[in-house]
Amino acid sequence: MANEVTLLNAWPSPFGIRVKIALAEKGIEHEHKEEDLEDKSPLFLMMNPVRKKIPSLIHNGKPIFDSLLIVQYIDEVWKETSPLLPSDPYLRAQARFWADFVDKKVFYWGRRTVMTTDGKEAGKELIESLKLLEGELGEKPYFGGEKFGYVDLSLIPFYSFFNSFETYGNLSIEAECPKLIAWAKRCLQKESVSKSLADQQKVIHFFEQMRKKLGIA
Ligand code: GS8
Repeated sequence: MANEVTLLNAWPSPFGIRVKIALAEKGIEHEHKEEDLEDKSPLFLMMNPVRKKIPSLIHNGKPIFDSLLIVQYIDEVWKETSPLLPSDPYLRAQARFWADFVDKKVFYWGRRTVMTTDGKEAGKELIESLKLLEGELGEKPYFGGEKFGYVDLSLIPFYSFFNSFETYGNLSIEAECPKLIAWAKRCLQKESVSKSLADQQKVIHFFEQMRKKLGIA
């Protein structure tokens, strides 16, 4: 059966960027549909009656939700090219833990840094989380070792938000986590990453608009 793949996405979403990178790493041809989250398309609502969130991947007519689950699905279906998760069960469990940590800490504190009035306080928590990730990276080129993999892919989309975190959190990620910045620059040398990431200036403009709309001073 031919593989028909459609990604329903919204450009600033770090979750959607994960899926874009996974598709690029595997060289999977697909259609990209940009959703207006304030006016969701009939296709999106039909495929997402419960979840109603991007990203969603439609593979041969079947929808898959949640970026980390989508990436795991892609890795299992297209297992021959560029494996993303390690094959060893212990290392797989570790990789899943750190990807979940990114969602629970980096996304959580990052969002509070840019979208609330207590940006500086949230920024401190964000730096603590990034430092823990930097410790996990250690001296390795990538989180999984020599090759770009699942944890790298889970975290790198947030690099597009670093400028916004620094502005609203009044902090310098480069000064606090230099090894993490070196890792991000290493990831950016990969075309799958550089072509998928959102532009930092466009992201900060997006947050400025959101803050205005929500009346955050
Ligand atoms: C998060 C998806 C999500 O929050 C994942 O895919 O990893 N854990 C999920 N998507 C947001 C946009 S990105 O902030 C979304 O679709 N929001 C639309 C809505 O809530 O109506």
